[in-house]
Amino acid sequence: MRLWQNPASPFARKVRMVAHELGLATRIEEIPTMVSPVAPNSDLAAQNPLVKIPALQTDDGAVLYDSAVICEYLDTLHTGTRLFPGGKSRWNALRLQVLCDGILEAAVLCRYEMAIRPQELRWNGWVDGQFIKIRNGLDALEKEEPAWKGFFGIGQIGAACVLGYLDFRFPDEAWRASRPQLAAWFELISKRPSVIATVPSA
Ligand SMILES: N[C@@H](CCC(=O)N[C@@H](CS)C(=O)NCC(=O)O)C(=O)O
Repeated sequence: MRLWQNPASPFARKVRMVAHELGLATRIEEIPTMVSPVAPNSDLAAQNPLVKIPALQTDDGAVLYDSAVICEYLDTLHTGTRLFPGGKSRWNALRLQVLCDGILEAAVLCRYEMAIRPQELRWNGWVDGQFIKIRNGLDALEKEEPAWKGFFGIGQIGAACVLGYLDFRFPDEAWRASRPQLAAWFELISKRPSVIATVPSA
């Protein structure tokens, strides 16, 4: 399989973390891919019309996107405990994944606004609005962390990517201060090989 990714992307990290958790990382060739919403990468556009990473080419030649679809596909390639549980818990896992993806979308938009958009075109009120989503989302994660009870499925992988991305791109956002349970959880799961192997870098 081939994965278009880069080591700064939190959505690509989700896929890479899943691959490590499932023992599939050695079956995936990682293709370093630069992306920018204002300078679309033509190689990537040939694989994903949305010109976003991650995109995964399966061994059959099909190309899958986005991170949720790729992660669920990888979860079909093994016989161990599913990262996407079945039965009633499935809906909660999918909801938690969406919550984390939503926080990441807001954070990535803020990153683009603050790092790419020309200074004179920046809209602080818009960034503030995205940060409300990020902080509300983190408060929701803080409330539900006690229910995770050691399970590290797709929702928790999403949460690990959220917290790692905030530390990476927004180190001044003191998210730990009012969210002690989430902070303790993140410290614990940061020792997992899948988390260590995918720590973001520029
Ligand atoms: N919903 C998508 C989001 C992917 C995404 O936004 N990726 C960013 C990098 S972190 C990207 O490719 N941005 C390029 C662009 O917006 O044109 C997913 O879950 O894969």
